Amino acid sequence: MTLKEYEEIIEKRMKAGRFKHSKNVAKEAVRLAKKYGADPVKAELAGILHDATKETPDAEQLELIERAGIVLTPLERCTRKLWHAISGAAFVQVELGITDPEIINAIRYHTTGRAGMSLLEKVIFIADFTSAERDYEGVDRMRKAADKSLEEAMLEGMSFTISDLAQRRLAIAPDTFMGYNDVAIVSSVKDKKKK
Ligand code: DGI
Ligand code: FE
Ligand code: FE
Repeated sequence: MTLKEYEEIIEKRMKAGRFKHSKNVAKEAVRLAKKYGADPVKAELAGILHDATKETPDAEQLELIERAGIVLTPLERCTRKLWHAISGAAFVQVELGITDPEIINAIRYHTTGRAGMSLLEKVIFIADFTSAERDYEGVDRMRKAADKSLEEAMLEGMSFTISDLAQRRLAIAPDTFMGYNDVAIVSSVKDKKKK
């Protein structure tokens, strides 16, 4: 299938605003991939597909997850916001026939992150924060970090997510914590002044 064909499938599954977001994430992902040495073709595709099931009804998402043989943890089951990343990864496998684990995992971990993320996973995670239409408080800091290094951008994004969730008294997925620790440890080793 061509990128255009994937785009057409995705466009039908969501409202115009979210499709625009997906296009913007794809564009930003290509830019970051070129800057940091990830595969720009994979980055564009993963960007287009990353929110494929964000507007899919709950029951259908759960069915996709089951069909892909994924078993949700109790925390994942209780946290609806996390479903679309998991069901999106399931969707591209079982409905689109995508087999590339790099693409599948970039979608699977785009919301939580995780420890030991690949270059492409990081690119999609960051592009989701810095895409053109984003205008949350702190987006400037995030964009600056993304221009400086992947590491800085991951630390900025992961810490933003964790403090936001804790402030809203929401559950934080283990993958989110592990992803945060992964980048925080690297950063604190580099900067020995930090305690
Ligand atoms: O799908 P998008 O809106 O483009 O962005 P996203 O996939 O990063 O989803 C962001 C939402 O997911 C935001 O409301 C915070 C939430 N989220 C991310 N990680 C966690 C989480 N929610 C909980 N409860 N736990 C997490 O670990
Ligand atoms: Fe998402
Ligand atoms: Fe997104």
